[in-house]
Amino acid sequence: RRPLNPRKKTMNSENTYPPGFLWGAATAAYQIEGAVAEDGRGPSIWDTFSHRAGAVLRGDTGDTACDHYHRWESDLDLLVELGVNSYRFSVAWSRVLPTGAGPVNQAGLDFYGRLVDGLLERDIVPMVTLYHWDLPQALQDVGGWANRDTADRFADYAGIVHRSLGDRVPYWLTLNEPYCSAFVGHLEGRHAPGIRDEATAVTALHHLLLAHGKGVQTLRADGVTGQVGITLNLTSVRAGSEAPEDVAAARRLDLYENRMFLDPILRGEYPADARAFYDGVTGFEFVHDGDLETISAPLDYFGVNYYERHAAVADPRDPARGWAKVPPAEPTISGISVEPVGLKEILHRVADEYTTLPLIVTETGQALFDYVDPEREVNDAERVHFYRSHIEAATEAMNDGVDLVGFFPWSFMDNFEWAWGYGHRFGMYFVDYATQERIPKQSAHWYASWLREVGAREPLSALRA
Ligand code: IFM
Repeated sequence: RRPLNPRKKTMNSENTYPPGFLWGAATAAYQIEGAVAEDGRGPSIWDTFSHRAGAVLRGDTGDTACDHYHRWESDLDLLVELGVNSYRFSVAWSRVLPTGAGPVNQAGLDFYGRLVDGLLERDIVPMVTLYHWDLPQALQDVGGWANRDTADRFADYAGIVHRSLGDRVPYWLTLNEPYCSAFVGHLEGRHAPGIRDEATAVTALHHLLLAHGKGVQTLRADGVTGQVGITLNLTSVRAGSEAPEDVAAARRLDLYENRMFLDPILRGEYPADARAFYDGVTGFEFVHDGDLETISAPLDYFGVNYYERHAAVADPRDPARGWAKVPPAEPTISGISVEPVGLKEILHRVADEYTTLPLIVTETGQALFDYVDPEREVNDAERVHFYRSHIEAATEAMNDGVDLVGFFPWSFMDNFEWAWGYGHRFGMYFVDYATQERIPKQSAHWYASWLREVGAREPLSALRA
């Protein structure tokens, strides 16, 4: 166990956040932009997948989404109204490179240039995710993440975006949640590209991590001045009982959900139990000499998305390899539990066991079936409770010495929630998809008052003065 980062911070019982603490909000391109066929954008795997019958609830697609591509200026004004000092968004690879490689689509790149400038004009720090699941379809057509070349195509794309925005973007994230891209997309098949094959999923995982490493190397070689990181969705896993078979099941679940990602990126190796777990599925032939060195290229910060805490028990149907998750007592509409302590556990774990890098909570949030009441208000008291309790949990970790430097609720506004479509609302702003009106929910009002209380925008104005 490594000691916690001993860096001293000014802290008191009223939770003084370090100067420059990022208080933000997060979104992703395909979930909000719409305009899928405009200004030269090429199709991505999510365009294809969402149009496949039965793939997304009610047949929802991201074709129009929140129409943010056209409404970005008024959306940025809402961020000012909210009072954030930072905004996390993603770049759509197929807007910049419609076929994933080859000629740059300048109109697509320019959109993100305007967005970054618009944020800076409003004193909001941009945090750019380079890949939030929307692989150009043309790359899928030649194997997608199962094809090693895709990692090189990602590195080229990262360089193109960096050369265009690098002078103005202080925070970069290579990938969002490679777990979902690899396992939800290639093993469960619930996400694009909708494949259900374990060997392909593990191969995709490796190539995603390789893309991350190569992307970091490209940005470094190009002289990146901003900070470079990656975002993992980590879960807090514990055994449902002390029985050895449950403890072993929890360890396997932790391997699958966490360690397969944390270990290669932060330790430069796959976990010791990975080969035995995947025995008969893959022999890891896809790992070439030097890959793990690339994958563990040094980072400047580390992003944590937190949604789930699990108690695992042995799965009677597959006691040697499987696990079962103890069903939550009070499941949310997503079927998971609300357990803020899991966020504290994860932040501690990453800081205790893996890295002294500064950590940022790049997402956390709760889906609800929100509605506008007759007073034109959206009463999402549960989400207010969710944010408050998760900020508290993260703050406790910070007060314990974890080097936490930012917090981004998911999400700024309601959006296309992947296979769940538009029914699952995660936003602080309600989006009326018929009119594209944005209505601040109670959670937006609460977050705005919290941001005023902690002086979220003060450090930035202080820096400016
Ligand atoms: O909407 C997603 C986001 O794209 C990635 N992290 C989890 C969110 C909620 O499911």
